[in-house]
Amino acid sequence: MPRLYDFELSGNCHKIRLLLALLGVEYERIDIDIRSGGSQSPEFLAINPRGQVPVYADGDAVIWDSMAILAYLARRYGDAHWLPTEPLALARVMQWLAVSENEILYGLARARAVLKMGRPFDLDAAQAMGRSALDVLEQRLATEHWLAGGDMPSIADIACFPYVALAPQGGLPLDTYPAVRAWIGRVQALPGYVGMPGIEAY
Ligand SMILES: N[C@@H](CCC(=O)N[C@@H](CS)C(=O)NCC(=O)O)C(=O)O
Repeated sequence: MPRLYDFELSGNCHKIRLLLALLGVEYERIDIDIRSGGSQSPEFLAINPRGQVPVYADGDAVIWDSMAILAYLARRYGDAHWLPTEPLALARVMQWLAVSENEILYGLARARAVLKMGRPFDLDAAQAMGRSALDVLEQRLATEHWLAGGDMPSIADIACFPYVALAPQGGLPLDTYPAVRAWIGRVQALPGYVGMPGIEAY
């Protein structure tokens, strides 16, 4: 059975837990407590030299980085809409994956890391970048159901979802982002959806 090296409070790990649940893939969960140094142990660094969760191990294949794991799972188990091959549709997915690894990570995720985990980042700068992420998402989702467009979700939605839904924990309430809230509700309505601590129901 595939293994997921996982930390419950990690939004990056939740991306993987969520897609695995939506795809109905069973796996063994291996808890790595990053607060007590679990991601920096010699045993874990032998699995991921970056010292980060999530890591997904499928037989001999060991994959680290949430974006890479999402792409792998989409192609291995998912229907085409999760990661299309048509050039423009693929580019649309990649655009929003880029947002997930930039404004969402350095904004929303970092603001939460300061307030929830006591990490030493600049809160004002993170919140400012987080607001810019929410503004871009709100604009897109005012006219589209899903980030990459079309009628079905893609891994772009899954990559962006956890830290957007957790934004209030970073001091960024979503009250003024109605389209973002509606999109969170659509993700939560997908068959198989699983939540995580800190994500409210919309
Ligand atoms: N770009 C990586 C980021 C992963 C990451 O930052 N993981 C954090 C938890 S959310 C971690 O494992 N940190 C370990 C540490 O700080 O020691 C991904 O998307 O997988």
